[in-house]
Amino acid sequence: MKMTFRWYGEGNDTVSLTQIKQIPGVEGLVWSLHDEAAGAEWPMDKILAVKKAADEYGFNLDVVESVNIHEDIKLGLPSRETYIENYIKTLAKLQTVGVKVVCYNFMPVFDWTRTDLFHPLPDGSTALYYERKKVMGIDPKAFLEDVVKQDKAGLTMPGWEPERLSRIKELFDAYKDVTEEMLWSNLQYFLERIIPAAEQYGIKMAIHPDDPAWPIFGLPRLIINKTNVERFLKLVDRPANGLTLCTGSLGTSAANDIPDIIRTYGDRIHFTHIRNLKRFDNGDFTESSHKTSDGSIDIAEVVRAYHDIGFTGYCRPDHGRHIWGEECRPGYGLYDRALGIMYIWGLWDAYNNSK
Ligand code: CS2
Ligand code: MN
Repeated sequence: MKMTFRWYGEGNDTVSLTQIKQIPGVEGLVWSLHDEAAGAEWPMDKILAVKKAADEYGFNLDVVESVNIHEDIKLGLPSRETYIENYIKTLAKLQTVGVKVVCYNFMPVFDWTRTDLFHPLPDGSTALYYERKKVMGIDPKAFLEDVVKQDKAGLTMPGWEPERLSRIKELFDAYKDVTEEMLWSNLQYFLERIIPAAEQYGIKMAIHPDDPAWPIFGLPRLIINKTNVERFLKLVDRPANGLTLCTGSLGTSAANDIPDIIRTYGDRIHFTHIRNLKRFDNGDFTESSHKTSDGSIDIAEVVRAYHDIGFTGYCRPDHGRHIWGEECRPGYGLYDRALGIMYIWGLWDAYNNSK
């Protein structure tokens, strides 16, 4: 298993490369060009600037998260052709700096959804929180504005870009008649075009599950359980069509047995996000430390499953709590994610030694 750490880029992250360098066992940066709009062809000079920064610290750039999918692709509009072509041109450039895995998601309108960005935990830290009743019967625009206001550091969160927020009503109108089956077929169309190109460039595509793992605001959601993961992998049944297995996204639903999903589809998991969360009976959940006993997901079993299958893909800690007074992007501070890495390594080494 290869350990990585998500970095938002120079001037766009409160965590520095000097700090990341001191987290044990981190080989690569999980990166993106966050100021490029979905659908744009990424400029080579910006890609090379990230490469230069990473090289100075000896980090690889093997994993990109994300090259975002333009809504017209998800909506299946004729204009998707241009955006798919741009996507392929971007993949061609990424290959030149050694990119091996491209993470993306196929969630309509939003990326992940939470109602509180800095919810207090009993230990005095704060964490991302989802309060079910806050997303019921509310206007999505009002909802989003309220959440974005909580982001004190003012660093745009992926999936919550001002450009996207300003078009919320228009986007909801566009999705009005898009059924779940239509979304599946738009995803298939995209994959049939992208996967052959990715293969040519030696890149593996890795879809990120929907977060949370159920429909919100009446929008369909696809990558939410084992049945749908199976269906997804069969859309284009080739290794380059794979998964970013995010324990915290699939783990929002108690019905998902994540170690079982890992053991079943391990060879198609190219990248994993490991994090824990605590589910409550009323449908709310809070993110927690990685430690198994702090949440509802058995992280020790997750890591055991990866160890058992001899996982050689990429791993990163996903969101962490905000601890020790750190001011950072919601979920993306230094300290708790670094603690998460050490928990994962501790489990990994223990399984190694008990062989
Ligand atoms: C991430 C996602 O922060 C997160 O929850 O796991 O935002 C992820 O980057 C995207 O869904 C991938 O496209
Ligand atoms: Mn994730």
